[in-house]
Amino acid sequence: MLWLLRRIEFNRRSRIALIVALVFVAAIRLPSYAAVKAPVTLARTVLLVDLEGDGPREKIVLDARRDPSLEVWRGGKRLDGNVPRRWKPWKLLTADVDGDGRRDIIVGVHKATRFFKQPHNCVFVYNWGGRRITPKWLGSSLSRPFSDFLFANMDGDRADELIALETLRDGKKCVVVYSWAGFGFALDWQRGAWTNAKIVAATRNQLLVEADGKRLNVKSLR
Ligand SMILES: [Ca+2]
Ligand SMILES: [Ca+2]
Repeated sequence: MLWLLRRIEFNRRSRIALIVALVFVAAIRLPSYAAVKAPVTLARTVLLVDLEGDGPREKIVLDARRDPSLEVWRGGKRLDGNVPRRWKPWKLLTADVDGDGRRDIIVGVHKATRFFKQPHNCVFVYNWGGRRITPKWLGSSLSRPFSDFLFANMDGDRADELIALETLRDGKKCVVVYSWAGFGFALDWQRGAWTNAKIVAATRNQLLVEADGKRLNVKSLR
């Protein structure tokens, strides 16, 4: 009897051990936020953009070696700085995210956030008020881990859409288009499940992706 109880106990422990092992194997097979590596940090990006829509262009500089890494200059004068170097900034863009006629400053960073403790890629959007860089949306994540992004006006309204190259659960790549929804980005549409993919260009009529050796306009795919 004692032998039988020990045997049952052993089997129960074995079952628990087996379940733990299976969960562990499943977990390491899923792409986690940590699975998307830190992008190569650009040394220095300089954009000359009329942020205020008044004619003269502002100089926007992202230098991952400086602290803070993001600066706005006008006429040789530094107006403001933001984005600590420890956030590992890796991409600088401007776009009119909310369609208010003023361009916003967008920085790709690689850091832990409140909801995801592993460092991962994030899109941070800043307002330029003429004197100060202020946060508009410091997004914890998109719908999945992503390795690249850009902005383009895909639908001809006033706002630019966010286009992200994301990683599915099985490790394949897809492209996802988001629109500004007032408090963050809402998913518009998604295409693809490719082994390898790279976003080449985006305009109103096309979203060009190099996917598994072919160049596709994925906007026309259904
Ligand atoms: Ca704007
Ligand atoms: Ca648009």
